[in-house]
Amino acid sequence: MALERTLSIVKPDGVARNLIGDVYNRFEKAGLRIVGARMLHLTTAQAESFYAVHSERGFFKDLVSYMCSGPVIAQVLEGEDAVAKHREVMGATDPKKAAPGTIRADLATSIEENVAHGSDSVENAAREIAFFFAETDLCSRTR
Ligand code: IDP
Ligand code: MG
Repeated sequence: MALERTLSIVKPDGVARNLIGDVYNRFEKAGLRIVGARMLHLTTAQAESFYAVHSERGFFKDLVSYMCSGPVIAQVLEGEDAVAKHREVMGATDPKKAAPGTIRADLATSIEENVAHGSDSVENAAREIAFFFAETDLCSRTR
């Protein structure tokens, strides 16, 4: 077990549907601590850059347009095995395949509009955290 940080985003559909509190509640119940958060409306250039790994995929244009369709809230979660634990709490990309009780199974409406983003490795988490936050934006929990 290792203390890790990971990047979470409540995507535009989750924010629009007032699901921020529901999603945060699931993180906190799983023992993940929010150590930084900010709301922003991504520009096309930001969404393209964030999802550059998917630039050759057929759904890329729609993904960028969806991610820019409204504000998102990005947060850094900290905890033991935070990267894997967060992915577990989110569930599979496709809500139809996500395990019952996960964010995507319970709240998502489609494989695209799936409410939440989560880093998929410790390396990507570091890159994605730096995309949204300076180290000084993050608060270590002192109690
Ligand atoms: P992840 O969010 O579970 O890590 P990725 O494969 O990294 O899934 O895909 C990034 C995002 O792109 C997904 O969360 C979803 O919003 C969208 N997406 C993935 N696959 C498809 C698809 O087949 N059709 C439409 N959108 C998709
Ligand atoms: Mg991914």
